Amino acid sequence: MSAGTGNGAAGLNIALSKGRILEESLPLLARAGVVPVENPLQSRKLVIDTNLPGVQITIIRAADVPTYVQFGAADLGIAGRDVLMEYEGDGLYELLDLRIARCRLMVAEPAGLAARDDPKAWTRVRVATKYVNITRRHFAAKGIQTDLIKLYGSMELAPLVGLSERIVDLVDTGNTLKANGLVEVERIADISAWLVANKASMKMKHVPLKALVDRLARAVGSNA
Ligand code: PRT
Ligand code: MG
Repeated sequence: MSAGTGNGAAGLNIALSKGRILEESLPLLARAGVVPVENPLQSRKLVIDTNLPGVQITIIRAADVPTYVQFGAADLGIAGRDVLMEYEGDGLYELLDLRIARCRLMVAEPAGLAARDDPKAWTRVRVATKYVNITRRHFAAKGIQTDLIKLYGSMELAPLVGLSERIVDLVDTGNTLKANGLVEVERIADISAWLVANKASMKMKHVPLKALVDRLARAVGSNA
């Protein structure tokens, strides 16, 4: 399926994920004039109408947002740049940096190791991460081989239990790393949430979609 069928011929469906993205997207959507009729932070509904006729939001797992949008199950989506970089599909447009849910994707390791380590001397590293594609690409570009251990969360635990000394994970305040005796050694990317769109929806629902994107762009600007 490649056509945008997210919400019928005229409607627009926006895929959002619970957690950080939802918490920071709701105020932004509100400034853009889009208000869910039920509070998605409390509701168990997965598809929620909004005050705008034909505009619905769908609540899914963060890592599923690019898939929903690529295959037209949603016309628009809000996803972290980390999720988009890790996703290997190519059927979606990255329209707008929403400048929310900001953090950075970092290589980290135990403070004791960092004190005597030189990242410039690395030729092969063992890394535990949720971001195996990004990590492989990042190190390959520098000619460094990687032994990757795929985890689905709590990467900070890996060095403590001897899975791997190095991890690749998101860092915001740095408190989680610090609490686990880890320090940042290399920045891979600055991260924020982006608005993405299904390619077919961009053509077939151009007028309503563009109107919504313009509202969001103004809302982002007004928050600058
Ligand atoms: O819950 P689910 O498994 O479905 O997905 P998820 O856990 O990825 O969702 P969620 O809501 O936790 O995160 C969604 C998105 O928020 C991520 O994809 C990022 O784009 C963005 N984001 C921004 C963050 C952070 N900041 C962040 N700090 N996501 C996670 N963290 C974690 C990080 O992994 C680490 O464990 O917070 C911890 C570090 O925070 P500090 O402040 O201690 O440095
Ligand atoms: Mg989570």
